[in-house]
Amino acid sequence: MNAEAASGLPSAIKNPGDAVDIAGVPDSDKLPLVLVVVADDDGVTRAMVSGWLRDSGVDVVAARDGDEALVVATAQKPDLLIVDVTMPGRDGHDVCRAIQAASAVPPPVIFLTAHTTTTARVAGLDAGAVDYIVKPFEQAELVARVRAALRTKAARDGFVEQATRDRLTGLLNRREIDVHAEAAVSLAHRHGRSVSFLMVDIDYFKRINDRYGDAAGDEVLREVARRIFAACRASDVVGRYGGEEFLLILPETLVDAAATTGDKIRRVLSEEPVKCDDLRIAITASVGVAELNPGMRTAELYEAADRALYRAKELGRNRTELHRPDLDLVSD
Ligand code: GH3
Ligand code: MG
Ligand code: MG
Repeated sequence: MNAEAASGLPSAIKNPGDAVDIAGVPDSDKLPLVLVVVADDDGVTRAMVSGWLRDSGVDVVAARDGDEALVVATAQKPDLLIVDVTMPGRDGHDVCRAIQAASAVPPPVIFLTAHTTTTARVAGLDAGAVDYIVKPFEQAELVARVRAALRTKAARDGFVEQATRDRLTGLLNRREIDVHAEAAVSLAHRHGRSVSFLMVDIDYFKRINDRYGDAAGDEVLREVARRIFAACRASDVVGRYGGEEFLLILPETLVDAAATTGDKIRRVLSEEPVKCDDLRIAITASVGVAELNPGMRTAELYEAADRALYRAKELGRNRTELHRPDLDLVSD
């Protein structure tokens, strides 16, 4: 399932097609390595370009017009679009602009066109295209331009990944979790929907480092990330919030259902010790759960979940606590 469609969030972590490897999560439904959408109302060009690209080893989806291209692009998140400029209905420039507007990191667009004037090329590049191929063209040039665009995209994706992922666990980093949290809260307020936050904090983690060393501590953190990731739903957003603290955003989830997820996570962490070389390291974690109330700001929801977590620690750890407004004072 597409996480973006489910949650309305920028593409979320729980997407097996994401390039990041969260070890332990089956990758059977990974997207094809490279997917290109070819949109041209001329059937001959469409078939020719699609055939050349398939021969060069990429997966291709062909679209007969601009609207179809956008539907496919939204559903399949291609790595590249090759779009004819002149098409009935939505033309190539419209498609390109819509693609740019739909995502902070849109796929590159290459135009195919019979227009050869400088003005036409400039208009195409200004619409956001990365390249411009004039008809008629040869197979070698088309494939080389596609390779070049995909190389640039791969480099950009690498930078995006570095900026948004926690290096140790592969989960979203704190900055990215904050972006998702703001988006989830404003979406929930706008549509009158629920959203819950879960804060998961490993109990007495410092002792694990002290007893077994930091490398073992790191392996525990990686395994905790894997287990949390595997225990939640595709629409949930999971990040490493701090050292041994994880945050989950559960869209459209009321506090009781969120508490059930929280307790499931608590159980999968405590049930089985973490294997690290010859060691078997027993762990537990405490969980704080809070639900968005009308008028609540994102910072207040964080704080509510944090207060509930604090109470879980105070009450003896290895437990899940719900935010209680009567017990947990959240500052205005
Ligand atoms: P509590 O049950 O109250 O949560 O106790 P705790 O020991 O888990 O919490 P505390 O905040 O006292 O200690 C957290 C420790 O986590 C301290 C820090 O050295 C360790 N830590 C933070 N980041 C990393 C990391 O990336 N790798 C390792 N190995 N340890 C880390
Ligand atoms: Mg801790
Ligand atoms: Mg902590």
